[in-house]
Amino acid sequence: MDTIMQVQSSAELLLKTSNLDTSLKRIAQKVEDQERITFDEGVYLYEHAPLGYLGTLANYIRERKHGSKTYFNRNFHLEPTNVCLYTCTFCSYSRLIKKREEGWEYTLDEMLDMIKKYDEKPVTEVHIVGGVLPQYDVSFYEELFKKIKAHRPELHIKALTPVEYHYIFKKEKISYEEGMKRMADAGLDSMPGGGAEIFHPEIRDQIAGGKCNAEQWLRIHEILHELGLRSNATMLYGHIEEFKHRIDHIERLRQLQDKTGGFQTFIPLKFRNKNNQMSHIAESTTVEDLRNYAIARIYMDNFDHIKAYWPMIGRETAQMSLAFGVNDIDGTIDDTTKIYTMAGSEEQSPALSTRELVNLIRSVNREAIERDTLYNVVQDYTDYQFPNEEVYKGYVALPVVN
Ligand code: V47
Ligand code: SF4
Repeated sequence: MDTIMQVQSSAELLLKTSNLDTSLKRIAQKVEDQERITFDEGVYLYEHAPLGYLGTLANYIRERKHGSKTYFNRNFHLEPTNVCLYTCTFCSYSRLIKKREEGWEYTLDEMLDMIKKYDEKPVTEVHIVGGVLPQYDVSFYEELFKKIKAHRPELHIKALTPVEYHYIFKKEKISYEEGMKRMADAGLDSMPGGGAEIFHPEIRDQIAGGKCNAEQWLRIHEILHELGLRSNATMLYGHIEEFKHRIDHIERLRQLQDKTGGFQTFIPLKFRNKNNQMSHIAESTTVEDLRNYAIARIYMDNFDHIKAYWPMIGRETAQMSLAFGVNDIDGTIDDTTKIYTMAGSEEQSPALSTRELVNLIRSVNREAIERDTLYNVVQDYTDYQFPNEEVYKGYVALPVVN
């Protein structure tokens, strides 16, 4: 008890813990001193750090940056197609190119009709992501973005990834610079984090089906950041990669962030093994998922936010992740997100109302904050009382309404 009374911070508590080796204590000291950890130390954490140590350290950083604040937003996903000419081995979309008739390929008008279905809903963002096909080219997306903006100017367009941009700019024979400028002029507001997978060529060449490489992915983000727009970054983990490949991945992101400061959020994506060419690979355990969030939080000192994508990992793991460095759990997504349900995600029809999402956050004693895409506060739910609800008081396991 005395020891606990004397420590100033949870990192300091670790330093006073007798059964930790000197490397782990050195890392805890660095975190306490706000010093960056090295590549080898990152790998060491994966190989040797106990779960409780990782949680303590990552939570310490999370609370230093954000206190208990946990962000979410109100968004919806639009997937132009689930057919794709690339052959990523982890993706349930790639297999459909041989039986195209089983998939969908929406026209511009169909996509605009879907946008209009949200007219009465208080969503702030549309996240556009899907397969790559030749008819979805530069002019298609220019027209789509312009029409969305003409219809609902304040709706934030977070769209496509360097995978699509690399493909469509090459086809159009224009540079990345010119292409991204045209997208921004048409209404693109930011870029989601997809297509990153694992950057290291030892792994990327085996899983990413010939799409853009690490340098191209990073360069397109850099150009977007130079235009003054923000983006996210992901990492698809838990398949054939080793720990060193994960650290290599987040190291490259950390370096680009040092250069541009344009990334908002890092989102680790757990590999799900249904309906794809890697179905024989067992999925990572919940413990591994929590360790991975924590190590990302510790390593990526220049990223403001770490996001858990709840439809992929399920609600309970999302709740636990809030004690392992995560401070964002994405949004109230409607059930149009098929890429994950097809790959076997926890949530077969992922949709949560704002009230459910707020309760999910509150019931692990965190403050729920609705944000827009750029992390401006839309509504602070800390003391908010929903109709027919008792005022929230402290740490209670509120039921999550399903
Ligand atoms: O790049 C595909 C992943 C990504 C599987 O920026 C799979 O806010 C797991 O990037 N198992 C696209 N993952 C989604 C994405 C994303 C999601 C949520 C929020 C944001 C954001 C970005 O989905 C792909 C790929 O890494 N994916 N198949 C699978 N079987
Ligand atoms: Fe296509 Fe993206 Fe799936 Fe790869 S991950 S097959 S690029 S939709």
